[in-house]
Amino acid sequence: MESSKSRVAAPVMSPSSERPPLREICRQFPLAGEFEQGEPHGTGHINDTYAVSCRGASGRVRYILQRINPRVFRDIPALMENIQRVTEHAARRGAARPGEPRRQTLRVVPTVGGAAFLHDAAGQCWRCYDFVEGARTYDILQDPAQAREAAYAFGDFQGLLADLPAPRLHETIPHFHHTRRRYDALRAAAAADRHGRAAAARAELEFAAAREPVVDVLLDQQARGLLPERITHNDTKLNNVMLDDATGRAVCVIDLDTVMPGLALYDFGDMVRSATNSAAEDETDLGKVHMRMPVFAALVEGYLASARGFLNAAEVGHLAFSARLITFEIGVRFLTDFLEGDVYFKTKRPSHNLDRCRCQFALVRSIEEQTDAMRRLVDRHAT
Ligand code: ADP
Ligand code: GN1
Ligand code: MG
Repeated sequence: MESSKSRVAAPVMSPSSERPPLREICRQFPLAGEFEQGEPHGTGHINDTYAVSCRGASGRVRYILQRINPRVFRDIPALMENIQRVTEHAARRGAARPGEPRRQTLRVVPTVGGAAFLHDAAGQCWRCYDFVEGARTYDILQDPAQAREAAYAFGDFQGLLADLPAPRLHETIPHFHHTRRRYDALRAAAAADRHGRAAAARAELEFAAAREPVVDVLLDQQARGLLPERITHNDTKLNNVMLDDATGRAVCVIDLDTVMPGLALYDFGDMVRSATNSAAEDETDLGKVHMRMPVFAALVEGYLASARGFLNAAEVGHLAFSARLITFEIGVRFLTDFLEGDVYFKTKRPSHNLDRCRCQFALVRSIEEQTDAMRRLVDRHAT
């Protein structure tokens, strides 16, 4: 969680600012050939991700090598234990189902010593995944069909994990989607104003304060037993699902660091936040930012197609609301990080987190304007 604690940690290392010894790191994994090259890959905000190519007897094989962000993930053995359990279970369940040949589960490549991750000489933790070939991720959705696919895949992923045997998964980031705590963290960061940035964010702080009543809605429903805890992905942004280059079909759900107990609605809300936005997450021309209703419709259709069988009435009844809540919550997190001096999300400019927050809040406004229509659309699909 992007708390004040993380301020004391080492600065974020971005792939562009230094080159880790990828060749040496790769020697510690049983890769199918000689290391050829490794390049920074993707646009994730948390880990340092590299695409690595190896040349072997059967040609070129690629892998994803990731340095896990230790400021965000405080217990990496627990994190990797979760990922191994989840990927192995989902792979077993997926394999037992006929008729979906292109769907894959992320596969961890253990080290030569059989460990789930490597501690390198500099004390950093690395993991390796098979590269999902013939597919890619999108930061901005191009076509509502992609939304249907992504939502189907995330719903299906929740379904595959519904019968994961005990014990309960570790909470890799405690209280990750606890919107009340996120809101209180923002208030504390604004009050402390350690970087003298609160004045620049006055309008956004007012926007957030005006919406305080929404922060407890799902937490209250959960406390009353109406919303069940499930195993959820918790980071269902569009670029965390890989779509097939040829068919556009969802191939693989990735970025499993936050797979843990949660509410199904957190996953749906973040799909809406990331997929329906007509602009980039950090767009500064807020006139370009709005919630695209056809994309929302495609998300509802895709998600209900895979998740309708297990969702209860309260979950379905809050699908539209979850979009507003999670978009707000992530805007609050960007704003908190801005006030705390950009210690959590990778940034490219001093106002980056503030820009991201403004864009999320513009999207919240657009969702609020369309809430009635969104609700009606969910009702039509659900009945
Ligand atoms: P972060 O936690 O920083 O978001 P991700 O695990 O999402 O890191 O990885 C960042 C990006 O790298 C993804 O958006 C995706 O484009 C790419 N990526 C991640 N895993 C794979 C994989 N197994 N195969 C191909 N590309 C991947
Ligand atoms: C981070 O890891 P990535 O880039 O897919 C963040 C999400 C935020 C998202 C905003 C572990 O996701 O919670 O919604 O940025 N992940 C973590 O883009 O904090
Ligand atoms: Mg990601």
